Amino acid sequence: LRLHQALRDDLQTEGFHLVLQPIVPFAEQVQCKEGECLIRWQSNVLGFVPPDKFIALAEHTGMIVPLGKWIIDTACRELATFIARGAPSDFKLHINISAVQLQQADFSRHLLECIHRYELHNNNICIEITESVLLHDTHRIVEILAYLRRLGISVAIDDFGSGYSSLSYLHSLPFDCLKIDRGFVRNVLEDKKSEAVIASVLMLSRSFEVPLVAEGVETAEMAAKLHEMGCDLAQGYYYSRPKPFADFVTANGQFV
Ligand code: G
Ligand code: G
Ligand code: MN
Ligand code: NA
Repeated sequence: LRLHQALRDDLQTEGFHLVLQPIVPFAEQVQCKEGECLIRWQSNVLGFVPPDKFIALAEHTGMIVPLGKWIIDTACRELATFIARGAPSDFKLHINISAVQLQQADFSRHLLECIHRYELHNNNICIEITESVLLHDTHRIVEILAYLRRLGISVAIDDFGSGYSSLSYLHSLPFDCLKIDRGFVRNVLEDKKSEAVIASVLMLSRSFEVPLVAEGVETAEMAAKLHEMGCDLAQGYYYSRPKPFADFVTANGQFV
């Protein structure tokens, strides 16, 4: 397969980079201190390939393991540079982690090494997982997440409400943040059912005492609605597209 070969070849080269998308508090006068990093691939052979097209393949072939290590190392390095340029020293960077990656015996050790290598703190990092990781060895996953949280690393549940949703695991799964799936946010203005799903996830997040991030916020109207509903944080094109870390001006510690 061409995609597979190109992916393998580019692992050795400079074909990949990470971009940053801010996660913005709805509360006024509260500084933005969080963001999600997302991988981008500019293949010499195939041109731009979106992560939707290659992450699943990388997971399937096991290539996500070396790629995932590259992502974690690069994310930590980019964050250290970002902080050196004036971003808040307690900035929390969200990194997407695949189930296969999380299950590697050396996952935690490698992550902690990278945090240490770039002189970051454990609370600078939030790992984003989807509910689908729980289709794997749930007991072991829960143990790993609990261990990382004891060390101060945060855990966010990404794309919440989509796919494999089951409320039965929530009480045993350690997490610090819920991110509601973009699919519900997209329709919040038109569709009463999407609004109802968001409202119930919001109640859930209140019960678990964790903040709720609304993803995919594209307009001022959507932002106003989600703020009014009580969501804590927002992420989306309305605030910023994902961009290279260096494109964010951080002169006064703020995103521009
Ligand atoms: O950035 P974009 O919206 O195109 O990402 C599409 C999907 O690819 C998202 O579901 C996102 O979680 C996933 N993705 C993006 N970057 C990474 C990454 O660094 N690691 C993993 N595992 N998934 C990623
Ligand atoms: O990891 P996750 O599945 O949450 O990935 C977030 C994805 O959402 C990324 O691919 C990112 O590029 C995309 N994204 C971020 N903001 C918006 C937005 O406002 N609208 C849409 N359609 N996609 C967005
Ligand atoms: Mn994510
Ligand atoms: Na998401």
